[in-house]
Amino acid sequence: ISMLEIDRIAQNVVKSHLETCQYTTEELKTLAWMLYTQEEIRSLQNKSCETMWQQCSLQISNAIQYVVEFAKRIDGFMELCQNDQIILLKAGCLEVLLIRMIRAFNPLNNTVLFEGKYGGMQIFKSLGCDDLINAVFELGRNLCRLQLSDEEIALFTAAVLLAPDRPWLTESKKVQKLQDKIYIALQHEIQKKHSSEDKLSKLISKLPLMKTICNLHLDKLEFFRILHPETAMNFPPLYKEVFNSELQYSDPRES
Ligand code: 4D8
Repeated sequence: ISMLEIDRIAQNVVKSHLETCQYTTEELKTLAWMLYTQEEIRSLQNKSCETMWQQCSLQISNAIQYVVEFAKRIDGFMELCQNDQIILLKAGCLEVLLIRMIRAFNPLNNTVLFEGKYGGMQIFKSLGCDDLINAVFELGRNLCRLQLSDEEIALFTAAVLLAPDRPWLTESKKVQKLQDKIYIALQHEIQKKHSSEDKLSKLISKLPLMKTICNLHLDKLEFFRILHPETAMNFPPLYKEVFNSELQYSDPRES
């Protein structure tokens, strides 16, 4: 395949990312000064577990909508069969969110943007998921050290989404071909910036921690559902659809 085609793919993926990433880098720079006050932190910590889960699922559901839009704009994604589109989105969207998180993560003070202000991990205390939150913040710090550009974030999230090894894919060869080209474009982008040679392998080495976080989140959700079924029933439809454990034909693209 030609360099011209790789360039075209890179341009399409980067454009799709910039159009769907919710905040510009400039906006995030300005927001970085907005920190939760001690008082606000205390009030978040004093919320009930149910209320905090509700708020987090709403934030996640909102962010997922943008990931769905990102996927739809990637050349080739809409040409996959509907079944595979759904499988890829369900399996990959939390990983994409975790990578997108670094744009809204401040490694200088270990804070993340949540409902318009930056806060440390203590703001999530009432979720009762300390191990999950610890892992998320550890990933945030690790990924921030790589100093990814928006171009690299765009291509890496596209590659994570178009993972040919997701269970139950019917056209994994087609997905593989798309992912191969995206990884070539990513490698090319990394070389352009004459950054460290092994940046791509460092990125790939973060995938297991991301998988661990996704599984941990599913475990926590399953447990929460048992303890608070009526709250879980009222989670946003898109959140429920993406993370329900049953294999069923729901379509996150339509919520
Ligand atoms: O652009 O949409 O504003 C995280 C959530 C990010 C979870 C969101 C969150 C994001 C995961 C809230 C709770 C990542 C941005 C804001 C909200 C992704 C944790 C932090 C988006 C990027 C930063 C900034 C808790 C947005 C992991 C999950 C646990 C549960 C129990 C549900």
